[in-house]
Order: sequence, then C-alpha cells, then structure tokens
Amino acid sequence: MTYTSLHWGAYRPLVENGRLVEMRPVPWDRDPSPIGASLPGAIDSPSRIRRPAVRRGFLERPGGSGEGRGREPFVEVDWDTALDLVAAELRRVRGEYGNRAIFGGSYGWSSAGRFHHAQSQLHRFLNGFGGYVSSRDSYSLGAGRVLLPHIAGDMDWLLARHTSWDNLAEHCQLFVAFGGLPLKNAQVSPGGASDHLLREAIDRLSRAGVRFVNLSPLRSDLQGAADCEWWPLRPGSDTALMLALAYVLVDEGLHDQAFLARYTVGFEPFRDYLLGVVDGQPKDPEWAAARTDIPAPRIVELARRMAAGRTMINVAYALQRAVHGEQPFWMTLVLACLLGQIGLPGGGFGLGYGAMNNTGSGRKPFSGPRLEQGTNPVRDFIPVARIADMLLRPGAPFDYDGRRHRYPDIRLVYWAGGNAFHHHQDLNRFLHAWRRPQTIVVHEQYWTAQAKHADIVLPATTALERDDIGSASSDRFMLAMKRAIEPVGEARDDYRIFLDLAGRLGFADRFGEGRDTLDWLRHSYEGSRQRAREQGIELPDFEVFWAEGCFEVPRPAQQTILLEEFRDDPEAHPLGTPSGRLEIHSERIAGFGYADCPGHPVWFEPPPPSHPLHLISNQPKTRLHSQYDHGAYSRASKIHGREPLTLHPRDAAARGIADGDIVRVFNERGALLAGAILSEDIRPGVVQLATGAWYDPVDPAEHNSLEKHGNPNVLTHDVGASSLSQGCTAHSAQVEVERWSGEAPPVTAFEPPRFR
Ligand SMILES: Nc1nc2c(c(=O)[nH]1)N[C@H]1C(S)=C(S)[C@@H](COP(=O)(O)OP(=O)(O)OC[C@H]3O[C@@H](n4cnc5c(=O)[nH]c(N)nc54)[C@H](O)[C@@H]3O)O[C@H]1N2
Ligand SMILES: Nc1nc2c(c(=O)[nH]1)N[C@H]1C(S)=C(S)[C@@H](COP(=O)(O)OP(=O)(O)OC[C@H]3O[C@@H](n4cnc5c(=O)[nH]c(N)nc54)[C@H](O)[C@@H]3O)O[C@H]1N2
Ligand SMILES: [Mo]
Repeated sequence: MTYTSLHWGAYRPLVENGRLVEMRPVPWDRDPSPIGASLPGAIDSPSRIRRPAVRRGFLERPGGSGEGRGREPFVEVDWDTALDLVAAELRRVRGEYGNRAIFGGSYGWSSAGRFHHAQSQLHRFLNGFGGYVSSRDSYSLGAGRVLLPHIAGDMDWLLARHTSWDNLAEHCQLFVAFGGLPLKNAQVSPGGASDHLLREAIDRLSRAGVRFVNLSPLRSDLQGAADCEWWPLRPGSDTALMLALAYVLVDEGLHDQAFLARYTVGFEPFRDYLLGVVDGQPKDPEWAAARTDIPAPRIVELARRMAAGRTMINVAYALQRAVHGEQPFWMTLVLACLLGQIGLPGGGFGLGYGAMNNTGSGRKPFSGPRLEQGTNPVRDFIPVARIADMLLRPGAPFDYDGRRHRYPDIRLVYWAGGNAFHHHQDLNRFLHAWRRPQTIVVHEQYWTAQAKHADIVLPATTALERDDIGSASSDRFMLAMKRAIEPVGEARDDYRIFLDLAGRLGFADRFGEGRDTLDWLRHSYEGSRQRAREQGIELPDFEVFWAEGCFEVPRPAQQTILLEEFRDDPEAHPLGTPSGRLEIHSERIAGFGYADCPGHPVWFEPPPPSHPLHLISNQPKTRLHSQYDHGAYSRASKIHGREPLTLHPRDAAARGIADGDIVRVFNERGALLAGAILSEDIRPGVVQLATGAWYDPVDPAEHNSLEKHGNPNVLTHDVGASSLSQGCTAHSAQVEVERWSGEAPPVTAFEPPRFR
C-alpha cells in the first residue's frame, strides 16, 4: 500500500498517467482534513519551482549587494552551475568570515517525512561543513518553551504526557478553555496526524456531561460541544482574569492548601501580590472586570464552579505568542495548583489541547526515525524570532534565559523547509534585514516570497516524489511513504542536493555514509526500533514494515494522567525544576532580575492601543501556515482572491464596510488588502485575519509597499515577549480598517518571478 503522510493527515494518493489526481484519506481516519484536497493541481502548477535559478545581479556579482533581492529577475541555470555556485559561496564565506558568519537556523515545518526533513538535512550538512549559527525554541511556543522548565518541566516532556481524552471523558466535569479548542488547529500535528481525534473527543466529553467555557474573542474556537458558554474576553487580558479567579479561590478559602504545601514552592510571595499586600491593589474580580470586560459576578461564579468539581484548565499556545506571553501560561499552572487537581483523573492543566491533533492521544510518545545531525562546533545562536534584530544589529547584546549574548555577524543565510516571509513579524522591517547578508540560498518546492527573495533557489521534491517514513510523537500510525509520482521538473531531494554539495566540498563520505535513500530509511528505522523497545513497543522488521506500509502503535492499557507519578510520590518523581516541585514563585527567574518577567506571574498594564482594533492573526483553517495557499481548498476561501478578514457588524457599520468588500487594513508598520466577512461570532473591537496568505507587495521596489493579498505579518510587531524568552509576539497588534474604494491591484502571489 502507498501512503503519504502530511502534517495534516495520512492519505492514499491516486495517480493517473503519472499525475496526482486525488488524495484519498486513509480509511481509519475519523475526521480527515480537507487540506489534502489542495495537493492535486498545486503540485505541478505554475507556482512550482522547476529548475535551479539565480538572481540576475547575483549571477553577475556573487556576494555583492543584496538590494536586488525580490526586485531583479531570475536566470534559470543547470544543476551543475547552481551547485558549483553554492559550493563556491560557502567556501568563500567560510574562508573570509568563518562558520560563525553562516546562519542555518532555517526555521520551518517543511514536510512530514522524517528522513527528508529539510531542516535536519541542512543542519547535518552544515555541521559537516564546520558549523553554523543556529536558532532556539519555536514561533509556536517561544515564551512557553523557555518558561516551563523553570516552573514545571520540559515542554515536550509535558506535551507528550497530557491527560488522555478517554480519561477526561470519564472524569472531567468542567473544561475551561482559554483560547478554546479549535478544530481548525487539531487538523495538524508535526510529523503527521494519521487519525484525527478532537471532534470525537469533544463529542465524547459532551455526551459524558462535561461543561465547556470558551474564553476567546472568537466563538468558533470551540465548536461541537453540547454545553458551551462563550465568554468573549478582551484579547491579551487572560492573565487578569486568571488572577481574579485565583483571588476568589484564595479569598474564599477554596484553594487546596495541602496540595500547595506538598507539591509547590513560592505560594506566599504570589499571595501577597494577589491580595494587594505588595502594591495596595487586590487583583479582585472588580479589578479584572475593568481589564477583561467579564463582569465581576461571573468571575466569582466561575471560580466557585471550578473549585466545586473536577476541572481541566486549558490554554491555547496563542496566548503566549504575545508581549509578556509567559504570564498566561504561568497563571494557568498557578490556577491549577490552587485547585489542587494536578495529577488526578480529569483535572489539572493543559497546554494546548486542540493546538495539535496528537496532544491527549494517550499513546506512548516513542521517538520515531530521525536523521542524526552531528554536532555543531559553533556556539552562537539566536532565539528564533530575533532574526531581523540579528541581521540589522550584528554585535548588539540581547538577553535570553538569564544570560546576555551578542548577535553574530551573518554573511550567508541558508534556508531549507521554512518560510520567513510567512512566519516572521513586521515584514517591512524584515525586508530591510533580509537585504543585508551577502548570500541567501533557499531550497523550495514553490515560488513563495522567500524563494523570490533569495539569490540562489534550488528546486526540492515534495513528499509524493520520494521514499520516506511518516512518524509523529503520540500518533497512531507509522507509515511507509513510497514515491507516488516522478519529481516535477528538475526537482531533487534535499538529501541529494546536500550530498552533491558535500561532494564538491570534500565531505560526501561523512555526509552520506555511503547510503542511498532506502539504506537511510532502514538505518533510521533501526534506530527508532531501539527507542520503541524501551517503551515496550515492538516494531516489525523494516522489510515487513515497508511491505505492509503501516504500523499501528499499540495503545497502552492504562489511561494517561499528566504528572500522576509526581502526585503519587513527589520525592521519588521530582519535576525537572530547581526545587523538583511546581514553582509558583521561581527563585531562579527572580534571580535573573528581569523587570519584564519577575519571579511570579503578574499583570502588566498594556500601553494605550495605537489603533482601535485588535488584530488576531491566528492559524488558518484551510492550510498549514503558508503551505498550499496556492491549492484549491485555500483558494476557495478567498474573497476576490484575497484573504478573508472577519470583523463584527458593528465595527463594519461604523466604517461603511459591507460583507464581501475589499478592505485596507493598516497601522504604523504597514498596510494590506483583504476581503471582509461580517460575523456576530467575533468580539467587537477585534478583527481576525489568519496567517498564511503568500506575501504579495504591489511594488517590491518600493519601501513599505501595500501588500495586496492579506499577509497579516506586515502589521504585526517584531519585539520579544520578554527578556526571558524573546518569543514572538504576533498576537499583540492593533490596526485600523477602511473600505477600499479604488481599483484593486491584481493578486500575483502565486505567479512565478520574472525570468531573464
Ligand atoms: N502573525 C503570525 N505569524 C505567525 C504565527 C501566528 O500565529 N501569527 N504563527 C507562527 C508559528 S506558530 C509558526 S510554527 C510559523 C510557521 O512558519 P513556517 O513553518 O516557516 O511556515 P510554512 O508555511 O510551513 O513553511 C514551510 C516551507 O517549507 C517548504 N517545504 C515543505 N516541504 C519541503 C521540503 O521537503 N524541502 C524544502 N526545501 N522545502 C519544503 C514549504 O513549501 C513552505 O514554504 O509561523 C509563525 N508566524
Ligand atoms: N489548520 C491549521 N492548523 C494548525 C496550524 C495551521 O497553520 N493550520 N498551525 C499549527 C501550529 S504550527 C501551531 S503552533 C498551533 C498553534 O496553536 P494556537 O497558537 O493555539 O493557534 P491560534 O489559531 O493562533 O490561536 C488559537 C485561538 O486563540 C485565540 N486567541 C488569540 N489571542 C487570544 C487572547 O489573547 N486570549 C484568548 N483567550 N484567546 C486568544 C484566537 O481566537 C485563536 O483562534 O496550531 C497548529 N495547527
Ligand atoms: Mo507553530
């Protein structure tokens, strides 16, 4: 059987006359994602990169000015010319500036197959070449990933052990969801989502009588629950609401003092802040009502309900993708500590149920096949979202997780499997930064803005065009992904590209170890067999797996309960925190002395808004990030070819905007065009524009050019969440919206660049 594992599901490709005609969902998937339908047609569309290409000015003067990026036409060249040029540039830059001048962070999701994971391939290659400046953490969980080890434990460790849905269905009574449980997001898990769980889980919990509270500016963030209240709180105010809930629990003596004493440290200093002993301001429901727009009596009532039964408190990743994003995550943990249900069935806390399909699956998190990356001799790194700062301010200091570092001086950027013109904030600022390096090499499948803004573009195969293994943590199936179609145009596997480069640079043996792709699959499969065995999972022989096409990871007999062992015996199973316990106050974080992230959770009063509408640039329902924005499913959602912007009818009326109008959305950083959708299901004062529309400026030669397709990152703010994490803060942005009355410029995002 031939399967293709994508981040949004497993499919059986239907190929006729060598062309992909349909992606059929696998029969066992309970809720297949329609995003698969975007592949046929897109894979060999005009957006596909078919041949290696070099920016004209770069071909004339390699390593010269970067000002022509995104502006000059490309020249298509043959593979040997392109690879010789890349090898020569790598050698030149290393010779002149050293490996510390090469940035290989290359953030991005690339594709689901584990061997052809582009970022891993690049890292292995650059390590073999003597190292590179790397990036840390993620755009997903920038603040959370740095905070959690100080106060509860490693983020991945926690995520892989979340209380399973079956346990919640039996024991949970109240599910309080900050940022909801978005079905749109649970289409996806990194590495694959072979069986979609969330819709059935919400249904099961509903039938078991679980009551849901959706605390979110969008009603659609929690759908399908029988008993669900929607509390449209003010975006960015969750910490104030959580503090007031905590206040009621403590004020009314509903907090679990025995739990606090045995399993936590640092309640007292936090309590003094909560009750206003420190600053004269109790964080009571009246105080929070003014900041959240949730009436004080409702806050009191919710706190009492939370203490009266078994309660799960869940927080969407989105809340920490904001200025001071550490605070709502920390407060989620503190609230759960006060309720004292951590480690018990059906209660405690969740960090992103609904953000990814596999969270709560209850399957053993055995680590599947992976490519060894080797070791990186270069120590320099950046927190991933500080890329524009790095390129604009070489040598400048930055704070991160208790230490001060300096930005390296980057001359060559190498990217494979990510799209910074999708993921980074304040793209107009980023464009300036992106013109600074001497050389930018990009491997891509499609003519994304990132490819269009590179010097040397090498065409990569898609998952359908190569053999691979699909496997994701806590997923149900491991899949044999067999090539379904021939490579489109002259596309090559990232592996082969790096192998050929390594040959030119004299380390092909070290990089390729004499293996072909199938040898590598066998080799990495054997590695995962060992790790599986440690979890009590017996994988079949590779040949058997490859012939059968799939392996179902057995479900453990027992339900999973997060931190159950810690609760049973905290001395025998201490957490990875400095105290071994949950930290309501962290001595370590306090010791860092950061004014923007003190030793316990606090509320930071937001500055007055620069514009009247809060922008939510959340994850898109119709694609993964920017991937397959040019596919049928994503394009069907557009309005006059532009990304839909949802706003409340009241805000629309005040601006003379009707449903279906083209609107201009702007702030001090940039402006874009989008198509208006009017909805009562969004909080007034908030507009929502999903991420992922391919960046499409009217005139690439112009500074701050109007973006005409609806990429929200021309509006978002490029500042770190705090000195602790430097996480990205996409959700802290305000905008104004107006009707666009002129002729609308045509969308050209999906057209290839000009060629000479
Ligand atoms: N405003 C705002 N911005 C955000 C967010 C937000 O909430 N709001 N969310 C952030 C988050 S959480 C994330 S994770 C990031 C996501 O940002 P990215 O992960 O960078 O986004 P993708 O669109 O998945 O980019 C992956 C790219 O890899 C290419 N690709 C796929 N497979 C291969 C391959 O095999 N080889 C090669 N060479 N290329 C391949 C795809 O064509 C695509 O262009 O965005 C962040 N940006
Ligand atoms: N279909 C699809 N699924 C995806 C992805 C995708 O691109 N497409 N991306 C995947 C990735 S990489 C990640 S990291 C996860 C991200 O998972 P999340 O970060 O949780 O996803 P978002 O959609 O950004 O946010 C979830 C919801 O939080 C709400 N929200 C935003 N700000 C606030 C706030 O201040 N307070 C409250 N209470 N709510 C707020 C928004 O209404 C939003 O719909 O999703 C994954 N799932
Ligand atoms: Mo993410």
